[in-house]
Amino acid sequence: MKRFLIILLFFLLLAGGCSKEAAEPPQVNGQVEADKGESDEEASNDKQEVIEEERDQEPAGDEAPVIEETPALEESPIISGPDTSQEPAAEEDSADEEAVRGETPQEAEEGLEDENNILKIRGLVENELKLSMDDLKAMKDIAFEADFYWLNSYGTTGYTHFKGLKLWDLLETQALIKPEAAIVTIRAQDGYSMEFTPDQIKMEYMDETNPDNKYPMIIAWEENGQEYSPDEGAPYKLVVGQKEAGDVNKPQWVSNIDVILVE
Ligand SMILES: Nc1nc2c(c(=O)[nH]1)N[C@H]1C(S)=C(S)[C@@H](COP(=O)(O)O)O[C@H]1N2
Ligand SMILES: [Mo]
Repeated sequence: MKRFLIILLFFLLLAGGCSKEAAEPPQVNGQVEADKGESDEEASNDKQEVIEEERDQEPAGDEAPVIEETPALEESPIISGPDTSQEPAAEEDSADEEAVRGETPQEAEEGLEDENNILKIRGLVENELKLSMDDLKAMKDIAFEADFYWLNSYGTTGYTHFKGLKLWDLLETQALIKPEAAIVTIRAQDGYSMEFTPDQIKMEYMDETNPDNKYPMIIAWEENGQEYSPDEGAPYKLVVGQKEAGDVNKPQWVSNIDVILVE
C-alpha cells in the first residue's frame, strides 16, 4: 500500500509538472488594458499607449531620454491614465480626497455644493482659487487664442482652435504660486491627470508644421468657436503644444479639469 501511494505521488507530481508548463505561456509583456470606452477607436488605442508609457516611465517624444528613477524632471510630463485606484464612485471619492488634502472646515462645507463647473486651484499658492467660467473670461490680460496643432500616438494630426488663459500667468499673477512649488497636477473629473514642473508650464511650445510659432500652455473654455457645455463635465481643458517636432502632445490635453493642485 505504501509503495502504491509513493508511485501514485510520483505520477501526480509528473503530471502536475507537465500541465504547469503547458499552462504558462511565455511572458509577452502583458499589455491587455481595459479600454475605458473612448468614442473613436484610435483614441482608445492611444490611451493604451499612454498607460504603457506610464508603466515604462517612457516619455512621449522620440528623442527624449528614458527617465527611470526620477519622474517629473525637465523633459517630459508624467502621463497618467485614469487612476483606477481612486475608483469607485467619483463623488464620494472626491470627498475623501478633500479630507486627505486637509481642507478647512469651511471648504469642506462648500464641498457640499455643486462645484462641477468651478476650476479649483489648490496647494502651494498664496491664493487658493475657485473660478467660474465667467471669472476666467474676465481675465482678459492673460487670455490666449490660437489654432493648436496636435499629434497623437497614432500619428494622426490636426489643428483645433482654442480660446483660454495662459496657465502660467494664472498661477503666477492670480493664484500666486509659491517659489517652492515643484509639481503641478492637472486633474480631471474622471481621474485622468497630467503633472508638470513649473518650468514646463512656463516654457513656450511649438508646432512642427509652423516651427516659428510659440504657444503657451493654456486652460481653454472654448474649442472651435464653441464654449464647453457644463453638461458634459467641467468646461475646462488643458491644451499644450509640442516641445519639439514629433512630440505626441494630444494625450497631454486634460479635458474636464476638476482641480489644479500645486505641490
Ligand atoms: N479627462 C480626460 N482627458 C483626456 C483623456 C481622458 O481619458 N480623460 N484622454 C486623453 C487622450 S489619450 C487624448 S488623445 C485626448 C483626446 O482628446 P479628444 O477627446 O478631444 O479627442 O484627450 C486626452 N485627455
Ligand atoms: Mo488618446
